[in-house]
Amino acid sequence: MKDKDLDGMTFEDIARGIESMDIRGAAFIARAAALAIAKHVENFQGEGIDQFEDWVDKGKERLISTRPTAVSLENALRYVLKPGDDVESWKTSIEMRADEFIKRSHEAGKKIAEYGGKRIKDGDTVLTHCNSSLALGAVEYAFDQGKDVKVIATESRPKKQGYITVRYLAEKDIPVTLIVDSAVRYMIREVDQVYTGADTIASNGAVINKIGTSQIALCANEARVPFTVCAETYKFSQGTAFGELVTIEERDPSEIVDPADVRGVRIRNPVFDATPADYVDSIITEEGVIPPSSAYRILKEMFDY
Ligand code: RI2
Repeated sequence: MKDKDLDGMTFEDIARGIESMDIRGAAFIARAAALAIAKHVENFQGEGIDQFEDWVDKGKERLISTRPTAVSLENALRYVLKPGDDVESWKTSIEMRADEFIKRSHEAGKKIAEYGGKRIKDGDTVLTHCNSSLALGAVEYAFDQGKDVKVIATESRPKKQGYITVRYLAEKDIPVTLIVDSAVRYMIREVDQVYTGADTIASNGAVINKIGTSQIALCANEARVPFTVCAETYKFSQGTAFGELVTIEERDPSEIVDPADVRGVRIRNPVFDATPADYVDSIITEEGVIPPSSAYRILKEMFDY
């Protein structure tokens, strides 16, 4: 699903779409949440600032409940919902700031594609995991620069977002090889760089991303292959700077296997993991290429504390 598909959707359609992962990817769900809360606010039928505040809070809580790990969604709502003095000025501000956030998200993606693409050398084979619009943007930028770039993409069980990646790259005539997640350590010898996206960056530089990312980082570190993360600053988590832990979403076990096929067996489906900063070489943001140790500075500048 693309951004333009959201226009005809209602607030609840978008919330359900994020929950079901028809709308997915940390950047896309942030833009979708910004648009959804603006739609929600347009539907306010009450009277006065108190009823309006309750209405806004209900919409915010509904959206935050859809995907608990990606701080991008929460940060998008924090940006859009900057409080106003009265109902009309607050409604206008929400609608304007939602448009601004969406525009800035796309602009950030273009900058990250450029900064990340320049760091991909002619002849590089890049390994990707899951389906990150930012990591793919960097690969596409390098390809459009005329570089000979190849991709090895993991399947990314259980939802197999890697198939979105390989189909996208094949359509662009970018050479791509699909592998199962467990083939990474075997294939790493053919890899020059690993590029992933991120759902959340913690204040200590740890990267929360699709399950399996931390194992890939281990393999890359062992093979001395640079591990690069592409993430906008709105994926940095202020809460982690003050002791909050990132919630690792566990989804329905039926995404892995039909429980009837493995009776009496417990199934767990954590869909994100945390990669320690020590295993991350660079984080490419729209503010520039930073070491993971600069995550706290980014947060300080963003939230001015
Ligand atoms: P972009 C996705 O989560 C993947 O974990 C991906 O790496 C991350 O969001 C960032 O995606 P999911 O929505 O923002 O597939 O780089 O669970 O597109």
